[in-house]
Amino acid sequence: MELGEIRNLFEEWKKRVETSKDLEEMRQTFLGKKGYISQLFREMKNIPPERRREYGREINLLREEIENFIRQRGEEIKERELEKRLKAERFDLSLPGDTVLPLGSKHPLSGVIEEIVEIFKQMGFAVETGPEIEREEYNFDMLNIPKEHPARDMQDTFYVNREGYLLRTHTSPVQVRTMLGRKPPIQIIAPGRVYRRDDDPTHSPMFFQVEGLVVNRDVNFANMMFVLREFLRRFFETDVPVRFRPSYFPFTEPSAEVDIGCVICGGEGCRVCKGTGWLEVLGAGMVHPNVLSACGIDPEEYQGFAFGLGVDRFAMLKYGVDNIKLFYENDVRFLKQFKSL
Ligand code: 2NM
Repeated sequence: MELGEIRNLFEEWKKRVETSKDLEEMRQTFLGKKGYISQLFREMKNIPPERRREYGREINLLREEIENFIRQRGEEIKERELEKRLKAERFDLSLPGDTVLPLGSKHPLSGVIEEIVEIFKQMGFAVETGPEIEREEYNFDMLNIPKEHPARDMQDTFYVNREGYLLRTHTSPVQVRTMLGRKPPIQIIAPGRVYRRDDDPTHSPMFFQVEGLVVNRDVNFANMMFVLREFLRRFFETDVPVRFRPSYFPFTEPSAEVDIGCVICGGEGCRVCKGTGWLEVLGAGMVHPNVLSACGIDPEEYQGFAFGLGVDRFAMLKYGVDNIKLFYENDVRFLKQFKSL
């Protein structure tokens, strides 16, 4: 075929290519190994030598023209095809989903913490929090807990690998920080995670505590008894029997442990109360003068009472759960049962 015919063919093809498939076919037809351009070059030998130079130049020009056309049209086609695809695959993101997502439920411990906090708020307490990685001074020293006290043992306390720091074993350091930070009157509770090296059916190495502190002029043991009785009455939604037994804590003097009539057997004696008819639910006492002094409060001018409770124990009693681990395993078969709470 002659160069002129091929040029005519090229002009014909130009009008017809629509898709990238057409374009590829065009490339093969003209620029492929057996394509027209190669054919023209192969016919070079039949051209008189004096015309070959001019002939070669013309083929190269045509080839460049074809290449340029294919490149340019290729870009146009690619763009058009992409636009078409985007239109076809367009998602309506405003459509509602076609599955109903399963709803979770509030963890029973979260619910019980909220209830406890709510009761104390209504009784005039503010909520304070603090760090879980705590300084040894705040967790022990300033609470009148001596250096040789067994609670400080590696067996009982998680020490972190930085000198003088530990995982708080109670939320009392929050009370210490509060007393250091401002003047009485103070009336706060401190809910949060605490850590002890315990691990058995009634002890978890991490558990939740709520502690409380009241510091003011003329605060006394009777005030404390009233606040704790009132709290227990509101939490258990009945006039539970409450008794105060003398006890000992380094940070309070005098100290008491607080029992309620067993909510499982009604005081008859059962497995949970170990036949005594009573359940220990709180520790409490008048803040030791050493603690007040260490926290910059004059014990001659101010008194305080403090108390502490384990949230898990309250949750176990409220829901009749006999193994603390159930609260931390997150087995949905367990958690589902608290859906309505
Ligand atoms: C308890 C029992 C008795 C307590 C004491 C203090 C502080 F910081 F004021 F000294 N905070 N919490 C306390 C007292 C905690 O938990 C069983």
